Amino acid sequence: MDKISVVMATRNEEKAIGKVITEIQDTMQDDVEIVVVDGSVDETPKIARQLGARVISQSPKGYGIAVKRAVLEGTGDIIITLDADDTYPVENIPRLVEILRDGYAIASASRMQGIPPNMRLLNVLGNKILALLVTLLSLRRVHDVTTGMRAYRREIIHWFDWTENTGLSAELLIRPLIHGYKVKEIDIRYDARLGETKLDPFKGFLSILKTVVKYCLFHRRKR
Ligand SMILES: Nc1nc2c(ncn2[C@@H]2O[C@H](COP(=O)(O)OP(=O)(O)O)[C@@H](O)[C@H]2O)c(=O)[nH]1
Ligand SMILES: [Mg+2]
Repeated sequence: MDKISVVMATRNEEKAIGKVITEIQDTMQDDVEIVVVDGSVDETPKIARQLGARVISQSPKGYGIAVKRAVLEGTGDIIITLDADDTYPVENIPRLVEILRDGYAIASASRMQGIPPNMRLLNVLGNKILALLVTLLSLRRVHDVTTGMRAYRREIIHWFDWTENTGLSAELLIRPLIHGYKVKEIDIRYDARLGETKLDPFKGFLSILKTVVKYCLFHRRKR
């Protein structure tokens, strides 16, 4: 039986973290490792620890720096990423795990069918452009390249040397995709956030665009 790790980066997510961790434990019937890489000044790490998560402190250096540490710390055969803001419905985790058991290397939860009502319009536009660009450049149809919710086979996480910060989610998809690993997307609902966003949509778009160009065009085959 595959061991499962759910890993999250958190920065001041005290409004959501308790609910998210409890839902993970309920959904997985406690048969799960939860890893949190935390850069908060609020109660987030305390709440996470009390609920049994492994909390690693890291001064806040951005989304991808924290998520990279989190995926590398997970000890499971299957590593699942999630935002700690209650936007990704946790009930989808078993579906993602099932896809990996069917032989896929990555199962990715797409928020981008239609216009997701809880996403800011600037983010909707940016995400549509990025997905179209990756589709054209990789010749593989993808709908959401920046989702925070995916399941990865452990080998994928340890096969590449990850370089991106804001663009890490795109990198985690594009490099395995171009390398020929089997990737499957499922559609999920995207819920309203608890607490404030930590990322700037405009700066975020530009740095993810850089990531897409870098890995779709210039580093196609390099590990
Ligand atoms: N440890 C850590 N976590 C971060 C940092 N920046 C963002 N996060 C977390 O990364 C996840 C994604 O950020 P979020 O604000 O939800 O971005 P959005 O989904 O684009 O609005 C959330 O769980 C944040 O708390 C950081 O610098 N350090
Ligand atoms: Mg979020």
